[in-house]
Amino acid sequence: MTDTATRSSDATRARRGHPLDPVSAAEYLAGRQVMAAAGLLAETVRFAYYGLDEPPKDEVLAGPADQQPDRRLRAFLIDLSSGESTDVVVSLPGRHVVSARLLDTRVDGQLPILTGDFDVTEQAVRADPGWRAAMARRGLTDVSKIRLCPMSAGSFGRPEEDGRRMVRVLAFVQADSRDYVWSHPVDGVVAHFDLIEQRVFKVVDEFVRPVPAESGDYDDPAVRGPLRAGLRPIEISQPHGPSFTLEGTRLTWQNWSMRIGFDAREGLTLHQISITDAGRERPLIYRASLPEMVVPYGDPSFRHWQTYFDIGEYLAGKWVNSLQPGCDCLGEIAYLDATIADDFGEPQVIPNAICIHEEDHGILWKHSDVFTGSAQSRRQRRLVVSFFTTVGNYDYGFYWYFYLDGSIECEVKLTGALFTAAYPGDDYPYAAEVAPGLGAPVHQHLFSARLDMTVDGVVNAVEEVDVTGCPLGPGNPYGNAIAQRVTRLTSESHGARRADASRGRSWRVVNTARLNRFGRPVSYTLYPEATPLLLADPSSSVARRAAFATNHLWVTRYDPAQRYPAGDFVNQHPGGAGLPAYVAADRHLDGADIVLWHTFGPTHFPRPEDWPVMPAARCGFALRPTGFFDRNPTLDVPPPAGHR
Ligand SMILES: [Cu+2]
Repeated sequence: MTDTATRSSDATRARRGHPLDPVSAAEYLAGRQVMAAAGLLAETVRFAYYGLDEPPKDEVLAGPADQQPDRRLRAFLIDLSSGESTDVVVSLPGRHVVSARLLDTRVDGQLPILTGDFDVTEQAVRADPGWRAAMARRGLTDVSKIRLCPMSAGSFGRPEEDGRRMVRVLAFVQADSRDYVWSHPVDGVVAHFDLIEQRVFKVVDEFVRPVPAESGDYDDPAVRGPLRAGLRPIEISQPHGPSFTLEGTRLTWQNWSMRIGFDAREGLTLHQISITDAGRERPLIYRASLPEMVVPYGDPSFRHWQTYFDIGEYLAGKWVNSLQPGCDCLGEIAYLDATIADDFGEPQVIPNAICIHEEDHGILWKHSDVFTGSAQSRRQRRLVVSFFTTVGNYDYGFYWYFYLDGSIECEVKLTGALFTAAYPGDDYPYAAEVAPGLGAPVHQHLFSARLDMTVDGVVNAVEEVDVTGCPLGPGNPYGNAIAQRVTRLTSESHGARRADASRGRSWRVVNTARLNRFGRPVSYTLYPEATPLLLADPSSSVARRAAFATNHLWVTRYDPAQRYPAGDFVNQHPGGAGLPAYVAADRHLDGADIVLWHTFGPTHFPRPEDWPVMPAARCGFALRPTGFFDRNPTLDVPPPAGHR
């Protein structure tokens, strides 16, 4: 520990950064030192999560810069020798452990999957005689050519799984180190692996199907074919540089300002997003992030348990990509590095993790007036803040867009490899055949966005807005009338809502105390894509565990402890944590400090075109000002250079 102590000596001194700045390498080490001194870091202890324990909103908003809230880190510690799991908070300036709560993992859930669990599982399962026998029945005797995927186990109340920290393990053949494993699933066999005992405690061997043979190696010219010609360069040139400014983690662009954060669990976090209007800085969102996503698979066969919570169970932020200019991002790019901690609580810097750039985005507005002869056109552009992460077979890009007209969009790009199985044939309804004998089971990707709203301040309310035709009758004699139907969502039980595309349903956040020039509350509106919610039966395990995904919208009253829609400890959690527990108090929402939680994402029946690597699919949502400004806020955008 001497080495650690030396390197961390600066971080416990008074810091001058912003209270929401991401954790620095020195701070991770300082926190680690506090835990070590408190006897929490035996040699067998690993960090399943390590990050900033953000101070409460009121402390951040109230505090002058010279009176920092306590800088705290949170760590999930697991002792591999016993499975003992502890949720620890340390104070850096105080150099002490604030709390260390021992989990009852049967009730509270297990800590997230460790990076080290992948290797440990592969080595141990390969050595297991029962599993080797199952492979031998398929003619697979060289186990060094079998790769294993440890997958979060879910929670099914089975006696032999009770209290175990475990994964379920599926196998793929990899003939050599370049072979694309997703081409060659070994179906019908799953090893149940206890991560603490480090042994296979059960092998399920249900059926034998041939291992699909066709290579999906898109790096191999023999598989891919010759590269196409004719794509001439597109170059983005910004000879005077980009129009944004990045000072530390504070990003400003046009009228926008925000702070950029990064967390091993959630990935990119955006803080204190505001827009300056006529010289006044108007807050919009105190904190925006995607704190959960669930990928439930719809194949009822022996792989029925297959469901990943990529954020709560696997910590999507930990698998962040290091981006390459010209390839992942075009134009004048500013990158921020991400500093996260490994299984040992040691800091790791991922260079070029967060990409910031601006993009032309077509027409902003345009009109050719037949009476005046005026012909005007303006270009829209957007500020893009993004990162990419690879969680197992899938790659996810998370993009936040900020536009000149005050709109915000969140977009997720889904690409990478399908999770595959052997295709049973006979028009099997729960999978698509994507190569000869190769199936890709149907699944959903359901994301949860947490939007801690502060529309012109913290006193907000939420209204559901439907559009509706009106019945023929007095006041509507010709039957053409269309109106909005506005319903105030006054309490948390009323705030759990589903989208309705047939009514163009949207939800607007109003500030009940701030009026626009028409005397109406200023507002920002959330426009959902209104795609299917969780399709699993309401009585299923996943419906209890991913209850957040059974509504498109939840509204809660701000509570600094309520950060995760499926609860703090998602792995093997029996269900009911997170949003269903948060709204059980049925708190009042009208004129309160509120948080929106929005579920979105595709239901994915794979196509042959998604194989062997999937063209990026997109999903997301938009937030647009609705009476927040008094008129189009972009009349002051100048015409492109050379036009007038
Ligand atoms: Cu998919």
